[in-house]
Amino acid sequence: MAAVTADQTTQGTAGTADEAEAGRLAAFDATVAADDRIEPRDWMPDAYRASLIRQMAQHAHSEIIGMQPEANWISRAPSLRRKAILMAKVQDEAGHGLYLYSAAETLGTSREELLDKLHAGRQRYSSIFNYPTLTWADVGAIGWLVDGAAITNQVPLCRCSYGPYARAMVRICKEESFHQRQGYELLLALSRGTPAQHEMAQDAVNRWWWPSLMMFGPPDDASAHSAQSMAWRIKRHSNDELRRRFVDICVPQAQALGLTLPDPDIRWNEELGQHDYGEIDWTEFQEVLKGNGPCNEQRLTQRRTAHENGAWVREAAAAYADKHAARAGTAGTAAQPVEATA
Ligand code: BYC
Repeated sequence: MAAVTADQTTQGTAGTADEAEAGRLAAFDATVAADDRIEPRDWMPDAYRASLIRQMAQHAHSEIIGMQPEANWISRAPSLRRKAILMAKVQDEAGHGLYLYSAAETLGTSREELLDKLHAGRQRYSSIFNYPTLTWADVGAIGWLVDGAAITNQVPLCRCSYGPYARAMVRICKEESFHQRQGYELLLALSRGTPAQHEMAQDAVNRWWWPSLMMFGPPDDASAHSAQSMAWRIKRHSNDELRRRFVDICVPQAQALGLTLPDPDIRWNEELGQHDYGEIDWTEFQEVLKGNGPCNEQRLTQRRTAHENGAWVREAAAAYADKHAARAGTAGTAAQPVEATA
């Protein structure tokens, strides 16, 4: 008789727990459906949390790894003005990384943990940053095409269902708009310059065009996460929708620049009211994702080295924070010689 009672009690508790879980899920679904934001303290499904950490970490890593190809040209920028602009842009990318790592930390992970995963090759960063910056015109092509693709992808993320990510994206998109304009302006100057400068700009566009289209991710029928991420309103549009939107934006801009997009199959599709474009080399994309792109090894090695070289800064910052915490903890206790022990 006692055992039966215990079983009944357990079942009763389980039933209540299930009901509570169902109630939390219903509240989550209603928030998403109403286009309200999920905030860090709200209940969320484990899979939603994990998928956000995956995407936000990959996004943050892309921002900081993305500093490398452009930083390569800071010391060789052709004028003081160009150097100042490029330095500001590269610093912005570091800032974007910080906003995104901070936003990811609200989900219960830490920047340290995410960086460890990046360095161990267990989390990704955007395929685009595994290509080399061979000439000064590449800085323009990155601004115009890479930042342009980033904005196309990221503006809808300002309406992402997770509040901290959506809010981080608002500021990032504003800065990305400046980045895109500086790239466009740089390419325009080269395109209108000497024949050699024009050729350099065209060569850069030839090399960056296809990898920029790959930034949007695999085609929709091969996109593992899109359907669920769109149902959760993390993503608002599919990879192919945004890719096609980007092509539509770039076609008139290329004409204004006097440069040719390296795709003979781009043409207006009257029925769709959008441009068609040629076949993307998805084998190349998969190879880059597997670590076999032209610069994968260099990018990760340089990142790990930068992290090791920055260890003393992190240690100094931690020691400084400890010192202030100790001071705050002993405020008013005159006997404690904080300065002497710090
Ligand atoms: N590169 O199911 P899918 C910038 C992976 S930085 C590498 O479609 P999802 C800038 C994907 O992770 C801008 N991997 O995924 C910085 C997944 O693998 P896992 C960076 C890619 O998440 C400095 C698998 O392929 N922007 O602007 O639904 C200087 C299947 O894909 C890529 C962002 O990070 C790729 N291109 O959609 C200048 C935007 N594409 O995780 C500029 C935020 C896909 O299962 N992220 N994969 O191992 C997103 O919007 C989405 O995550 C994506 C992919 C559209 C990229």
